[in-house]
Amino acid sequence: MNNAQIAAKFEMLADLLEFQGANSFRIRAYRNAARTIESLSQQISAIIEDGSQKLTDLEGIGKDLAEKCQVLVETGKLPQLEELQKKIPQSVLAMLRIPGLGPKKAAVIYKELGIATLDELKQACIEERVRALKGFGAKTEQTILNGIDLAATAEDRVFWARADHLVQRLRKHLESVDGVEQLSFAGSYRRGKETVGDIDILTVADSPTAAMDRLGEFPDLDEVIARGDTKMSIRLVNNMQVDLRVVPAKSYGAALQYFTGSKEHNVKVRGIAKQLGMKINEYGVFKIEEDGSETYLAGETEKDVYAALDLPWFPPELRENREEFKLAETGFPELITVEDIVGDMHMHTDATDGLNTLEEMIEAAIAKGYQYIAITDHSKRVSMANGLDAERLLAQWKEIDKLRSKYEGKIEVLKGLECDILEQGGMDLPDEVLEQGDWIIASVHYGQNQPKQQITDRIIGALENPNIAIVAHPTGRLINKREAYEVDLEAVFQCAKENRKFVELNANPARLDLNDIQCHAAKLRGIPIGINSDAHKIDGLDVMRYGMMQARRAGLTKQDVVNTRPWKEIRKLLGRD
Ligand code: DGT
Ligand code: CA
Ligand code: CA
Ligand code: ZN
Repeated sequence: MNNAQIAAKFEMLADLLEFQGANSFRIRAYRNAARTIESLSQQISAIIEDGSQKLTDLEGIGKDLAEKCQVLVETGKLPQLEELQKKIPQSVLAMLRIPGLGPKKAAVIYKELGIATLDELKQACIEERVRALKGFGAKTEQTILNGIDLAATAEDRVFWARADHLVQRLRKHLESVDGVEQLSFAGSYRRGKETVGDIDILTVADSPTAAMDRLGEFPDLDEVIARGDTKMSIRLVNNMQVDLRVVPAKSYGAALQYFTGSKEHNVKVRGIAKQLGMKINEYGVFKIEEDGSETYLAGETEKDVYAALDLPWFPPELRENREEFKLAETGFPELITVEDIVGDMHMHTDATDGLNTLEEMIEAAIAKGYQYIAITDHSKRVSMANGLDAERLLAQWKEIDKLRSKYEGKIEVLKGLECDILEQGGMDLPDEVLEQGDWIIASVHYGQNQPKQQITDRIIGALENPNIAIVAHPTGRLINKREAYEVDLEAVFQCAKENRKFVELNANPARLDLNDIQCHAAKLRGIPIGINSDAHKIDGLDVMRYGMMQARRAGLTKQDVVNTRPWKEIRKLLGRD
């Protein structure tokens, strides 16, 4: 049993325990362990076999988990998991993804109505059978109905970051096949979409059989769904599908273009070809002759393919049939890259809910080569995160003042705060305190169910406060988990523009908030966008590159982004100098 398979077992165990309403610490322990194991460079089985290292030395692996790993490696099974799986069908777990439907209510639905799938549940809601259950009601039924689509998507799509992790491993795995000349990952992954449905691989190989055999040996394989002469689909233990296509070299560019998509982009491209008396498909671009026969014009590279249609090569992130065909005429913007980022302006320390100390975060940021960072712990309203009151905040800022001389010439550390916007409006800490900081972020964490006008007013109130520089994760959505709160973004943008304030693109792969379309709208209004990690530990700083994908999809350039500039310039943008 390999690491991916062990991790999948622990995830499954956590899901089933959650459905049973087990202790949340235990559930989290299994989930953390799954994540640790998945990202280990060494196989658990190898660690056990060679005996030089103890499993319990691994982060998040205690005695109980180490024993379970041992059992899994030896037998491939986990008795506790098998027991649970006998009692609970796997399909009911999808219900847990419905926002507002906890494990207890899900269990009632399963037991009382015998409902085991999202489709059945939707039907039951429409027929008003759910509201009749004890402890439910019309309102709960409506909440469930509203959340079913989100839950259904969450079943089918993973975060881009997760897909990327798999892609890196698939690449390594397939590169080693003799005679593989080209290898690309197409589809929504290549377009940098925030979630990915399945992974599309294209390759040119001397022997399609050898390439497909090798894919069949991928450690995370669950089953081979289909296999033909040049095409193969597999399912992985995490339920994700991977499609492999082996294509001839002269069609490689055409196939890459076709399978990168999006469908909408391709429909448009096909229309353009038709107008030119040509035809485009996954094999190439062809000229339709007068006698109806076809002559191959291009197909080897994507650039050739587009050029044959008198089009420039399109950055994959823009291929959504939004405005890329208009841009093709005037020239594409020079899309931002992670190298353009010179600072990170949203991160937490162990003073609140972060894992690392202030100095550890600073050192990590220096290692990344940043010019500056802002330390932005939570304010006191976020009591769950041990948010800072005025006294603790001022003490932290004093500490930063002291550290400034130590780190002079290496990095500039800004005195920041992620200040909550209170439910009734207004900031969580008084202006006399906020005005002593360099960089105050405003966030909505509470009262997310308020009516649109109320939430909008709260955010606008914050942006009108001269001490606030930016609103973080402006819509509050959590991908696959929670819809955005109701907010009038147009009004927020208007206010930001008038007050020379910024909006955030939070780079956490679970947030990516603002999303691509919203970032684009902010850009059009000339509002600078801050792309920040919201790191809660030193590794958390690395999520910046996920924010880049979303930013590129939004068409952002270096000039559109706050933290591509020196801190002094940012102050000027805010009208502070
Ligand atoms: P996903 O996997 O749901 O995240 O999204 P994609 O975009 O990766 O879609 P997928 O995997 O179904 O197909 C990959 C690309 O192949 C898609 O973006 C465009 C192309 N493609 C697939 N099927 C069709 C089709 O029926 N018509 C056209 N025009 N293109 C297609
Ligand atoms: Ca795909
Ligand atoms: Ca596919
Ligand atoms: Zn934060």
